[in-house]
Amino acid sequence: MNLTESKRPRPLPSAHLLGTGTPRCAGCGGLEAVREVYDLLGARTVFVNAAGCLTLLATYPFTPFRGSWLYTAMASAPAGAQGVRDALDLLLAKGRMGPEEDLEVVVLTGDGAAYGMGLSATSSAMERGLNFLYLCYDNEGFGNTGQQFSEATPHAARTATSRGLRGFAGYKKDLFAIWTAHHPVYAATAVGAEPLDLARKIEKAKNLKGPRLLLTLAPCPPGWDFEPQEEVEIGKLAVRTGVWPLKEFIDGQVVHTKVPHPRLPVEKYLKKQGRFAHLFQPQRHEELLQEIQDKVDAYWAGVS
Ligand SMILES: Cc1ncc(C[n+]2csc(CCOP(=O)(O)OP(=O)(O)O)c2C)c(N)n1
Ligand code: SF4
Ligand SMILES: [Mg+2]
Repeated sequence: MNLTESKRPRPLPSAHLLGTGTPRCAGCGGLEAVREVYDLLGARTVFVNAAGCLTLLATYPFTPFRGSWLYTAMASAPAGAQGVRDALDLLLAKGRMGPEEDLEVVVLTGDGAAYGMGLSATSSAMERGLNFLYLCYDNEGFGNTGQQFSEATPHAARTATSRGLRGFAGYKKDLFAIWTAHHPVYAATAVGAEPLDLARKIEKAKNLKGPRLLLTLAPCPPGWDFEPQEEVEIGKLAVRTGVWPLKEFIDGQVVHTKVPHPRLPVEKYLKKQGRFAHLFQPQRHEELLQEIQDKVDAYWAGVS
């Protein structure tokens, strides 16, 4: 059949934008961070996992971990963690389990749950002083369902549900600030591409009790549209351009653990990702690029 130009099938956008096909998940930044957390926490860990990409790690009754795994609805992981912690505390109190058998309760969640649906359960868990580690791998979208925007999606990024010339119209929420407003015992941002910084923060969190946040940026090859081998460079560029500040909150103070100096232009980070390609082609979108750079500059101007 001879199709006219208008009826000829056009090349499909990447599979993730349609939620179809096989995503290219090699180089997953979320998995990189989870692996390091697990290596340092060890097998005496219960992951309480909010539905998301990493849920697919476990196929009942198996997981790739030697520890335990509990799968919850998107909004309920902190409530699940409370139940597990309470059960452990009861067993300890009744002497049915020795302290050496105790487990670290870790919520493992994506940003869609952490910044949005699960926020009220998280806030309440912090309010109750729940002793848990909250590990959010932030791939800046609903990865598992085809990269729709989430409340962590950065301004102007293209997602499956923000495809216009200006990309996502909203702005990324500041989850770190929301957490610190609750005065947790510890909160930190991190990225797997800076493993020493991440390791130091895991060790610190491990030795504390109470609500603890590890918020790790998770560069996502299919969702952000880059090749898997670029993952570490993109993670490092997020830090060197100042887009993803590495910091921690401890004893009521926020301290930056790595101040990028000299700070690279944000463009270097954006250009590597197909989700920002419309800012450069067919022509440069100067106004949006400047807006993004200005926001990053304004953040660092406030850091002493
Ligand atoms: C209440 C509810 N709405 C929608 C879904 C479908 N769903 C499963 S995973 C997911 C995306 C979760 O996004 P995020 O928390 O960022 O994790 P990611 O998929 O990116 O790893 C969605 C929307 C669900 N499980 N529950
Ligand atoms: S979609 Fe992204 S975050 Fe999800 S498993 Fe694949 S690479 Fe990881
Ligand atoms: Mg996500």
